[in-house]
Amino acid sequence: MACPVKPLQLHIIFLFALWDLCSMLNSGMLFPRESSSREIKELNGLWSFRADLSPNRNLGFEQAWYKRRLAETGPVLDMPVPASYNDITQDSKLRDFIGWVWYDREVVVPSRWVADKNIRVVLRVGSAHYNSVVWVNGVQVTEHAGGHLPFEAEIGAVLRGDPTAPCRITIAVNNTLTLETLPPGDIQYLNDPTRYPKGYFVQNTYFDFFNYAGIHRSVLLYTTPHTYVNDITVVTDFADGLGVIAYDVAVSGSASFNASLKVTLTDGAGRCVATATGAAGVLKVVAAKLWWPYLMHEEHGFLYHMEVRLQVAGARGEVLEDQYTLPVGIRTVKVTSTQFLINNKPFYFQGVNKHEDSDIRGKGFDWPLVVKDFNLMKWLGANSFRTSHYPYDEEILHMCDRHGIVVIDESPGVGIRDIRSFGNASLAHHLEVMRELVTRDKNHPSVVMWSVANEPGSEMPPAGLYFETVIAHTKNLDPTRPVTYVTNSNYARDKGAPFVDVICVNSYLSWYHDPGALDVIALQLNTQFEEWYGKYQKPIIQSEYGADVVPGLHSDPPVMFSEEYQVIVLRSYHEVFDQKRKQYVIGELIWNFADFMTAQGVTRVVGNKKGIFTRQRQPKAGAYTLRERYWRIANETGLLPPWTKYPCSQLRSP
Ligand code: GCB
Repeated sequence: MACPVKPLQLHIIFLFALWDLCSMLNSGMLFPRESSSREIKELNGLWSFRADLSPNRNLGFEQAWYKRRLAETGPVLDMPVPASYNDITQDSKLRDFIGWVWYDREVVVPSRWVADKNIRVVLRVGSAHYNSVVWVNGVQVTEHAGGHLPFEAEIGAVLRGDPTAPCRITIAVNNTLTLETLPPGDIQYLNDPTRYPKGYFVQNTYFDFFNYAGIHRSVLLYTTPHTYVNDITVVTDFADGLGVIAYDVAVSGSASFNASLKVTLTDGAGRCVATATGAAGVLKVVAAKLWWPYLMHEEHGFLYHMEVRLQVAGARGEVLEDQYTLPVGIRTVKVTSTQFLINNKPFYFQGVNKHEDSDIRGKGFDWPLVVKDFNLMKWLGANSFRTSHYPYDEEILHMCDRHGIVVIDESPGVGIRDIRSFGNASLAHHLEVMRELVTRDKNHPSVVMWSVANEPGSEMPPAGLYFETVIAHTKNLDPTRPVTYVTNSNYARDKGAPFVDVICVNSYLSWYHDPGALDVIALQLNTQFEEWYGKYQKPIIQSEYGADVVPGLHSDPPVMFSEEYQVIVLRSYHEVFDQKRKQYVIGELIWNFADFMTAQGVTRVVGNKKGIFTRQRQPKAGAYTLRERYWRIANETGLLPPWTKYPCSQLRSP
């Protein structure tokens, strides 16, 4: 008997039903895009800035600084947005400041936006570290817990309250980390009056990067009509050349009940290749072009464009429209006990770990830096990176989609090591952060796996239930992607490993363990892999390895911190990777792509120097070693067209 629904569709519809049932993701966080119905006004540039230096850091709230221009409350500085504030001035108090800082600026809002009640005006902050409160003309419009992820508020009603008033936006941001924030930290008061002044406190953190703070990503206003496309979810699959995109559109607004929806899919040349109607449906693409990673296919990063057009009848019978276009890549991801499959083909992560970090800007988004980093990754022959140790700017993920760079998308769950950070309040926040992360990044074809944490105290008794819960929650939010966390714990005592799909393990052999002993790396790494695989039979990624290098420091025989030492560490690891990647090792991510700033301490010489590039993005010797290797692996797969083949002899190696 003929089956009305083909198995492929059945599979995808099942995944979707699961997603719908479990995720409750319909409060959307669509990336702001201009369209015939949506406008954007960027608010980047100079803002007024004031750190609350009062002993309890609470003067701003006590004196209600949000009620007037910040400049009227006391002395202000010019502060660029986006940027971390820490390295902008010459004041070390501000570099290491902990507590509330205040930003404000006035904005000219087009009068049409205010006059037309059919227009929603949304204020969006790409991210601010870490906790934020936002006011418009003295009225609180939203608050948000946590950095790295966007938050927004509809401000039309406030603007319409007094259309003649200039629109003053005030944002207070607090970088204090506690045992219940992500990442966790803790404030320690040092009360010995013979050693510390009164009220002296320090912020302890359990991660190895500078605790940059401020407004790190774009702030903007955007508009939508009153009834609007609030969220879109796509899941893709293919078989026998037929691509399938199951979509689900969440509509919000007073007239959402009578909205009609049309969905049109166009290819790279703007040709329509599929259409559908209704809030949920399936687009079928004949002779579909798949989304492939860089170096895996000549045409990597291929994207279709899915235009969602929503129509509702206005009060006077006129047609009101909203239009949103989402880039979509058709690809699948699967994990077996030995492989990571993208489009049913084995994928090997030959990649890097990164940080959002640079001179002066700190963690502030910066286009020249982003584009330079993509050029360097491609030069290196890297096909992937992990967003260590927090979600990166959405623009970076768009670049990954377009360039075919595969992403392991990590939450800010870095350094959950104090037993008190495994309590209910921490868990509830972690679940909420995963919800926000999946909501933001679920449609990126480049994102192939979620990482819920980095190097937690996963051998501690509460870690089992904690990670079982966070991982199950993430799988409920997104049943289409594998979930992991990154461990440096012992294979026999790790409590969360039974719940991850892929084992991601960090080790620093001949660095933190057996410093200087280059000859133990191969043996110990082999043991590491055999133990983890022997116990769990899950594919393994070496998610960190490396060695610090002070650029320009040479030594032969190699000693720690010299360029030569890093090269030998890398080569020793690579020897073992080459044996094990024939079995169950599915990737290697160098720590780190570039040098980055850390807190001051006796083990860090102006930051962490494990980069294969300096902080200014100049290659160290290790970069050439890795480049030679990555291109050799890429060429081995036999998938590369001739134009990408790099004869290894052309690659300089020290
Ligand atoms: C690690 C951490 C990373 C550090 C690195 C190091 O295991 O995951 O955040 O920066 O080691 O260099 O110590």
